[in-house]
Amino acid sequence: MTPTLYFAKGSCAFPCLVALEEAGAPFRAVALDLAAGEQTTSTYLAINPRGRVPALTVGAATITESAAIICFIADSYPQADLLPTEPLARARALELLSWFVSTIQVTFSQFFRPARFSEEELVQAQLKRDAAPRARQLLDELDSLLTGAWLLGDGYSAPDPYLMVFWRWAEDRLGIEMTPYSRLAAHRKRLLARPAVQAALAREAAPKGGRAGLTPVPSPRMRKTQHPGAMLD
Ligand SMILES: N[C@@H](CCC(=O)N[C@@H](CS)C(=O)NCC(=O)O)C(=O)O
Repeated sequence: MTPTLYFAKGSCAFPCLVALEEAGAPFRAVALDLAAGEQTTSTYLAINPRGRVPALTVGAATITESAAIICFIADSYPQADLLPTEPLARARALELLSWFVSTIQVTFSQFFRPARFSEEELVQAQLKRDAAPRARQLLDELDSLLTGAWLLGDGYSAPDPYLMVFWRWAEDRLGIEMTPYSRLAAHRKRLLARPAVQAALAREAAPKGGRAGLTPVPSPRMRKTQHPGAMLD
C-alpha cells in the first residue's frame, strides 16, 4: 500500500517528508496551501479532522502528529536506520521529538497563531512580542546541544531535519539573525548535503498539480522521466 503524506511547504511536515525520502520507499506527497486554507476543506478534513499537516495515510489508516509519523516511518523501514533501537538512544530521540512538538513548535505558534491561546487582542499582541525572545532561548539551547555532527552524536537520525523547520521559522518568519548559531549553521550545511533533504526541498518547491484539490506532487526523480499522472494509483 503506497503511503501518502499530506504536507505544506515550510511546515513541520518537512521532517516526515525527509524521513520518507531517506527510507527510499515509494510514497505519494500531496501539498496543501495553508495560506489558501486548503487544510480546512471538507476533502482534507475527511482525512485529518484537526485540519493540520502532516498527515500520513497508509491504506485505511491515517496517522497525524509529526512525531508519530516519524516513528511510524522509522519502524516501517528499519533498513533506513532512522531511529536508534537501543533503548537509551531511542529514548533520547523521542525526548528530542517530544520537546520539539510540545515546546519549540508551541513557542512559534504563539507568533503564528496567537488566537489559539487567547481571544483578547492585547494578550495576542503580547504573545507575538514574547515569541522571538523565547525562540532565541530555545535556539541557544538547540545550538548547545549540537556537540556532535548530528543531534544524537555521530549518526544522523530522523529528528535532525526538524532543525531546518525551526531555522526557517526563526529566520524567515520571526526575522531572527541566525549567524550567532554556528553549530546550527554547520548542522544545516550537513543536512543540505543529504540527497533526501534535497529531494524533500525539491518536492516542496514543485508546482502543485493542475487540478483543484489534493493532487500528488511528483517526486523530482520521477518528474524527469514520467508524467505526473503515472504516480497516481
Ligand atoms: N503537533 C502537530 C502540529 C501540527 C500543526 O500545527 N501543523 C501546522 C503546520 S506546521 C498546520 O497544519 N497549521 C495549519 C493551521 O493551523 O491552520 C505536529 O507536529 O504534527
